[in-house]
Amino acid sequence: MHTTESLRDIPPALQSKSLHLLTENTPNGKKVQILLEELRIANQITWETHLIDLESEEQKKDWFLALNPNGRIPLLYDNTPDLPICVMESSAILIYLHENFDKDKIFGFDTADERSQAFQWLFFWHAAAPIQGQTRHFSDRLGESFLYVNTRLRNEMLRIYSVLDDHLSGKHRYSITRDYIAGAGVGKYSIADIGTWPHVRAWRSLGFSHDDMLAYPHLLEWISRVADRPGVQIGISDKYDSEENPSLIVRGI
Ligand SMILES: N[C@@H](CCC(=O)N[C@@H](CS)C(=O)NCC(=O)O)C(=O)O
Repeated sequence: MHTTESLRDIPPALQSKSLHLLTENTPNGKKVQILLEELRIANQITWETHLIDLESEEQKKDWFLALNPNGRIPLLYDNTPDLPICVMESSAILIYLHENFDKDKIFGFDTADERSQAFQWLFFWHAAAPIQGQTRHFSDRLGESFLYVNTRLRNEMLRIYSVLDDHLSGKHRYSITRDYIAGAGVGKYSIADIGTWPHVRAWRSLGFSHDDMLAYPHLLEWISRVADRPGVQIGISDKYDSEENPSLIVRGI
């Protein structure tokens, strides 16, 4: 447990008794930014945003590691209880925000089945995200020695896209084309979509062409459907860009 004593070195900006998001405008950051913006539009939440300069490795400094031992963003620092609560891992942050601030369960579900569906798909993507990260990392390493790695990672990403596309198409179950990943019928926009979308929308950055993606029409439609939401557009906007908002950058003391 974090005691007040162990957190004494945190930057003054985090010491106010509010909810603090530490982020940068990357896919993992964006998913939390989106849920916060969606909750703000629904009048459920207020918070303070702090941008972390990943290039100067602020996330590896002692003060940050005391809050998130993994040294990565996003990080939620809930300083509203008597003893602050630190939440690392983007999917765990989505669940925390949903459970504690989404009082009307707008972005989740009431029934055990649907609630579990949302968690299943949230975890599905949480396991897929590092594969996407590696695919991206190796996508511009073109030497022959990378051929095997590139082929393996690209094929695995395409398999993951096909799992999502088949699910949205209703091919294996339900026989109904879904609008969203979790929930009964056509589904309901939820933390499962929010946790998945910022990564999947970035397929171009992995070197895939539009022709490659034509095999996943339901996935492409879902990407556009989610992209149309105002909360999504604000959540991925320059509001979270440290070059645009240098005053939001937080550093240790
Ligand atoms: N599994 C973590 C991954 C977080 C992650 O990889 N964050 C990246 C940005 S998207 C980061 O902080 N990179 C900087 C670093 O690794 O030092 C999560 O879901 O939150």
